[in-house]
Amino acid sequence: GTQYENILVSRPEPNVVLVTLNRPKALNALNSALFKELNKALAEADQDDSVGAMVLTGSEKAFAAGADIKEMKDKTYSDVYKNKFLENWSEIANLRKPVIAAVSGFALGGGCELALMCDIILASPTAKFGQPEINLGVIPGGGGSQRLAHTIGKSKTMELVLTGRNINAEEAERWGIVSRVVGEGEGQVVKEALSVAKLIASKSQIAVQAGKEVVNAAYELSLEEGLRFERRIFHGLFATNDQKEGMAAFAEKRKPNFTHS
Ligand code: CO8
Repeated sequence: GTQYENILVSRPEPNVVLVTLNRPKALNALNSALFKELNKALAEADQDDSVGAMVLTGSEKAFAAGADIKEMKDKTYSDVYKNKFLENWSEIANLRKPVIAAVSGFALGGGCELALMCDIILASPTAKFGQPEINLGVIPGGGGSQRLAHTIGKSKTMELVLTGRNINAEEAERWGIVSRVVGEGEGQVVKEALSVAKLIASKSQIAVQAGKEVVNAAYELSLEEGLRFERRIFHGLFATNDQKEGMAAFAEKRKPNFTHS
């Protein structure tokens, strides 16, 4: 595989790719070079027929402590505007296959936003989420204000964005930012994320992709349009071999053998 400088890519399960952010000295601060590699690795996994799901993680101390402040600090308006700064930092939100974030330690600023671009967030009890950009004289730029507002509502989003206060894993779970807090212990959250990814990868990839597409539509469409979209995609799955196989296997009391076709 490709050698990367800012990330590690591995395949701990035959159908699951694990991407680990790897700038430990900077608490995985996110820069352009890192995003270039991250986008490449995830796009490759997305296009690889043998991959069913991806897991994204950082270190025990930090998922990512935000965009790299040292890289950003001297940029001017004309730099960021002309070069469309941050525009390709959200490609992860356009992947077809599910990405599960396994968050330990700091997920701040762009780190919180990166986690929010994933489809499922699992947190270790050490996880801390926040949008501290206000302390730097700026605001979130990677979708935090929008994705949080959709997830936790106005009042909580305003508090995070305007005060810069961090919240812990328990609060993040209560607020619905993370699906679950996973038990104590080093590496536990990654282990659990891999097992969720493995479970997803055992399903029909077509149905999984359709499920991701319709859930995401709920954030874009009215209820009426969303319900119609869901039903149409549901109808479409009756054209797949996996629907025939899945339902036949149930009727014959055996395990389905999905061929992703
Ligand atoms: N950028 C650059 N370097 C960083 C960053 C960062 N965001 N965070 C930590 N580092 C570096 C530190 O400078 C330090 O380096 P050095 O050893 O060379 O001094 C090293 O990482 C270790 O950090 P600390 O010594 O500060 O570790 P502590 O345990 O004392 O503190 C904290 C940890 C609380 C996380 C602290 O490092 C901190 O406050 N970091 C900055 C958090 C922050 O403000 N993040 C928001 C950045 S702005 C942003 O994200 C804009 C979003 C843009 C969109 C992104 C789209 C995805």
